[in-house]
Amino acid sequence: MNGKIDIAASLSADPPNNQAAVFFNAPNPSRYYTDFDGDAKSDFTIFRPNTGIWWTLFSKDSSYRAINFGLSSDKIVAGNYDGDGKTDVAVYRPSEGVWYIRLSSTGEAKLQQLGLTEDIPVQSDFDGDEKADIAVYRPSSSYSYILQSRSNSILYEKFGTAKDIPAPNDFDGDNKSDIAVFRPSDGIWYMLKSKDGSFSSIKWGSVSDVPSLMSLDH
Ligand SMILES: [Ca+2]
Ligand SMILES: [Ca+2]
Ligand SMILES: [Ca+2]
Ligand SMILES: [Ca+2]
Repeated sequence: MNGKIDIAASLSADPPNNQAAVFFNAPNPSRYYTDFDGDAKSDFTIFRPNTGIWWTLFSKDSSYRAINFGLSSDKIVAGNYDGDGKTDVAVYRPSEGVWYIRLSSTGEAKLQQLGLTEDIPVQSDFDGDEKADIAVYRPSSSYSYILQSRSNSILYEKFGTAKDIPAPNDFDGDNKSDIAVFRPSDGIWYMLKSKDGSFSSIKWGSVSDVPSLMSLDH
């Protein structure tokens, strides 16, 4: 990709289907929010790994968009990084530890190094400036590394264990995501509330469950 962005010229040549594609819609608005046209409604979007093309069906006018951005080995990290109310196409490349973000406000690609191959991307708005923060969770050390968009400084916090699933979200309602994990071995969520720094846990789930990162009030 090398920061180069190609927008497919003919959208009718290859209409999207669900084969060999990653489909995602409407999970947690601060993490994988898929409102690419900024009308406050999620847009159906797929990423087709073998071509690296993102296909989006815009909710505003039912038009399509195809953008070539990413490799099959990349992880999807869509989010609103520039705070313009529209989701930005973005991928995390584990082999490089580099985030590639296509800013919706300018159409330009932003590259940011943060993370190792083993890390799990957990982008979310942790500092409450309505811009997603680039962030990773490192299972081997249980550290979260957050590049706060407000201050451009890195916050790191040890929270969780190697077998936990990172699940940051705003649980205490202060519009800042809280560092949190779900522990499959006991079905308990553990969270560090951003509002007052307090620790909290709740048993909601059982062994082998997977946390849903859907925001229920969206
Ligand atoms: Ca939309
Ligand atoms: Ca944006
Ligand atoms: Ca932020
Ligand atoms: Ca919070």
